[in-house]
Amino acid sequence: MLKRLSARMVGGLTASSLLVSLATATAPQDGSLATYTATWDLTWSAATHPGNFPGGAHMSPPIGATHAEGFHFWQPGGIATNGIESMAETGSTSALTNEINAAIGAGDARERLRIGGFDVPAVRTMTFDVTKEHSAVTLVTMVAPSPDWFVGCDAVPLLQNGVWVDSVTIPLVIWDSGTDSGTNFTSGNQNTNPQDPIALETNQFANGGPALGTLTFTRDQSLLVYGDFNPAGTMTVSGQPTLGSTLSFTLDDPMAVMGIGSQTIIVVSPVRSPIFPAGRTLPGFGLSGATADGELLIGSPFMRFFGPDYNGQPVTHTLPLPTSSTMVGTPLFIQGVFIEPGVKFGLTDAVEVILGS
Ligand SMILES: [Ca+2]
Ligand SMILES: [Ca+2]
Repeated sequence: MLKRLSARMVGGLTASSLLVSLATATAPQDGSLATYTATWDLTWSAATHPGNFPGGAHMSPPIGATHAEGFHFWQPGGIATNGIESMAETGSTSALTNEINAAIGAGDARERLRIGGFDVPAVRTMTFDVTKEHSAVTLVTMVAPSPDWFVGCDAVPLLQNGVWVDSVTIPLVIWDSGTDSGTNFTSGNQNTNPQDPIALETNQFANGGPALGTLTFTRDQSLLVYGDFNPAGTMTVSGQPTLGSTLSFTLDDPMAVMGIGSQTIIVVSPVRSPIFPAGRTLPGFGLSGATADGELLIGSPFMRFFGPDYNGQPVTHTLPLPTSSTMVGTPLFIQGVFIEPGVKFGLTDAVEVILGS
């Protein structure tokens, strides 16, 4: 049975796998996550901003959220919320935390993001996940000391034209939240009432600049689940994809289309599908229904690893990774297969693993 499966899976793919596209653009599937690192690179110093580097210059705790595209915690030209006013004037994140929690409760946001404040110049990072439904990110932090100035970003879309962005950099120009009328870094409190719209700072700076540094979002490409046909969750992966470590792959059959006692294997190839991140359609090989289409998401050649039989619960396979440093940066493409002898094959979603040191 397995040999026949192999022949069907490999047939016709070897030649075309030579035409593999090396594009890194990756389309998301339902329920999948993309992981990003946000890097705050604050170059702000007496050298970069002569005359504009006050004593005790620092950044208050950066805060924000992942959220739906089209949702905004603040916008240029908009009126600051209490949370933005409080963040920009005092560095406090509590009011903005309440606004973020409310947005999470309403389904507009997914996760609150926050790290501690820091002196400048400095580089700080924060890591987060985005989904198809919550694919945008907002982050802000007070410029300190200042009357009501902040840096950050408003609703950066990380999913563009259906593809996860690899990297995007935002210059950290200075925004005036329009909630205090002080004109220099150490002005006393002068509440602005009514509020002005949020705009680039123009008293101390010319149009908010020169920028205090950059905020860069970079997609973590080391572990990516992909596939278009299956319900969410047929393949999940945990662990760190580093030399000599072990990854765990959990295969599941959420629609219960495979029989109890089905064999399970994971199939590992160094070659991506010729049409990665899509796959070759195989009628009847899917897990969204008994006769649903499935897709072969990896290339050939490949190796097979047998795991526990399916007992109606998710099945976990472990895979020890190579130990040779020559493998660093090498991608592996891994897909799960359920085999109910004489009845059905079920192909899971797949994982792209890029080996790190
Ligand atoms: Ca102001
Ligand atoms: Ca105020």
